[in-house]
Amino acid sequence: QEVHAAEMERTFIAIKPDGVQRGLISEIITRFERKGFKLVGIKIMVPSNGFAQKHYHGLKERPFVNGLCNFLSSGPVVAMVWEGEGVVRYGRKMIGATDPQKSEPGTIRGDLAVVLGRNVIHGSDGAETAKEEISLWFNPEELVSYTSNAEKWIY
Ligand code: 3AN
Repeated sequence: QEVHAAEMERTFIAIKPDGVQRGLISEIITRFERKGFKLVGIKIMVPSNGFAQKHYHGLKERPFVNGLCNFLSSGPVVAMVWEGEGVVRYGRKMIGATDPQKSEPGTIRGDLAVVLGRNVIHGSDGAETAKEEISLWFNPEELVSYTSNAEKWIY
């Protein structure tokens, strides 16, 4: 079955400052890579507070948004774009519930986090949000299209 990269679904995944400080970058990348998703964009940066506010604009009425933005801008974040069939939804499943006390063992938050304000990772919550977040964090030329050798065995 021919699958063209241009048609493939993409999601935005970020390893938050707690995940970076705790040395969880490779652990998280490994999980997505082993699943069969493809990394098409990656960079490490310290987002400004204003940038964090843009990223979390959907939550601007929530009481915790300022604390959340201070946290996201408190240190390096690994921003990534992952590609694959069903990657938005399944990526969320791999991440687990927002509150690490409620996320199942086997999920990233279930296995690696304890409290809500320090939940290690962000993943887009839907196709539209994914497009918005990818274009906020990445310029188009920072994303690559390629065929991995594994792909013909995955699809
Ligand atoms: P998710 O990250 O699972 O999509 P959202 O979009 O509801 O969850 O929340 C975004 C981020 O806001 C979460 N990752 C979490 O760190 C933080 N957050 C959500 N709810 C709360 C809360 N009640 N108190 C503090 N932080 C929260």
